[in-house]
Amino acid sequence: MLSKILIANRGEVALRVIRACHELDIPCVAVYSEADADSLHVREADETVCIGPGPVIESYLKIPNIIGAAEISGCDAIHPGYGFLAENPEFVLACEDNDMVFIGPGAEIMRRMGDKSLAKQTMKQALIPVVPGSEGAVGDAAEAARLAAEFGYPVMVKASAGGGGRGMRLVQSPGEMDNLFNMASSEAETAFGDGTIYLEKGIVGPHHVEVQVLVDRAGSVLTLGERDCSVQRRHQKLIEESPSPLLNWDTRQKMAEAAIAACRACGYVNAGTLEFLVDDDRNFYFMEMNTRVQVEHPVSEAVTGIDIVREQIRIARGDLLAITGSIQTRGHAIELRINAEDPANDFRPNTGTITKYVPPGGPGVRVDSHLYEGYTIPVFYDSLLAKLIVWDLDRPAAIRRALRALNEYIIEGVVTNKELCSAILRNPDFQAGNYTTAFIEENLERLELA
Ligand code: MV4
Repeated sequence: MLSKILIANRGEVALRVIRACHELDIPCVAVYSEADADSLHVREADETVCIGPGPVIESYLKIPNIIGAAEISGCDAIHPGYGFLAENPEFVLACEDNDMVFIGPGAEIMRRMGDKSLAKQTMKQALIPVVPGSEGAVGDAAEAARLAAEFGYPVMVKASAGGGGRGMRLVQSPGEMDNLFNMASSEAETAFGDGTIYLEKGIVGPHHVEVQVLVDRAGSVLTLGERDCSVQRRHQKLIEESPSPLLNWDTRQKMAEAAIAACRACGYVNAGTLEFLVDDDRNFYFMEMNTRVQVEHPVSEAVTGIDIVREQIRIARGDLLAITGSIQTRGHAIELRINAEDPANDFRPNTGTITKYVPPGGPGVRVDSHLYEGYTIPVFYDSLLAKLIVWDLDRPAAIRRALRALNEYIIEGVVTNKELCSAILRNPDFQAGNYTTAFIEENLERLELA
């Protein structure tokens, strides 16, 4: 089973999946839009199929085109990467209807985790700690105000269909409730076609810590430590690291146990991530479960030695995990997301042709990127150019190695956020591990001067 895999993605993650296929000796097929004809994933795959014009709704998001490409090339499995169709249950059903193995969890669990309010209720029933809040949906602003009086301000109103920070508002006082409730609801209605809102107590100055899991088809669970993704701006992560500088062994173990219980409770299969908010006292609360491989998965690979994408494929073909429980991690890993965006210009994305490209190397350095000299960045897609992942024995050494690698890294022809990454790594609060999700907003001006 799994004789040929179609990769329903582009960019660095398409390359990442191709590499795993090659190591497993499974032939793989790249799909590409007309705008991606010169992309590296097209060059590296064993076969290629063009699936339409540059705009994503006409190519990478078009389910019939992807399924059609898989059929004509004789694939029996599809890896979705992240983004695009990776968390779309309709796509999973379309794969099943056409006898393709979807490399990920089933449609039912994906739908359940996609509804943030339902996901939370599911975890609460499994005795996973969740932020105190409404039991499911809240009908209107008046009901929200009654509940908020009970929990105490600030509260968060959140869209059930949301996630990743979309369709949520922090409400500081009763006077703001009407307005912010209705804003969140109409925003969710417009964005997701579903204005359903639920309510939570607001956690002030939270850390974002997530636990990586692998679950095989027999239901055995392996946790691969945590990632701290607190360095982010407007819900776009910039730096991720493992282990989290905030956690101690006790909290780490409790979070791993919670992640294992969560997977068992919902019958999860394949790679997944449980997102937690952690407060300054290291209380942790389940937030969301991501049912895909994530951008930042390499930091977990670096500290565990496990190839997460290879394991996704092996699990999908029915292989069992060789080890289960919670794996011991080693050393410290940091990932920096190099984006084609200008921090000095409100992070405006830009495109262009790469005129000079020299990636860093040496011990403990990994670069996941689809860039090459002469490559022209298409206008249709996200601004991620490269992920620089470093590993060393401890956090201070990993930070020094990251600065060294960033210094070596030459990317000319587009404006990047490379200098901002260096400035954060040099920041004394970052170096002390003393940062929350508000770090970039609080320090932006100082970081740019650095
Ligand atoms: C919260 C919160 C405070 N209190 N919920 C944002 C994304 C989504 N996954 C959950 N988010 C938050 N939920 C309560 N009850 C603060 C955030 C939040 C946040 C969370 C993770 C990473 C960055 C963040 C930035 C701002 C707000």
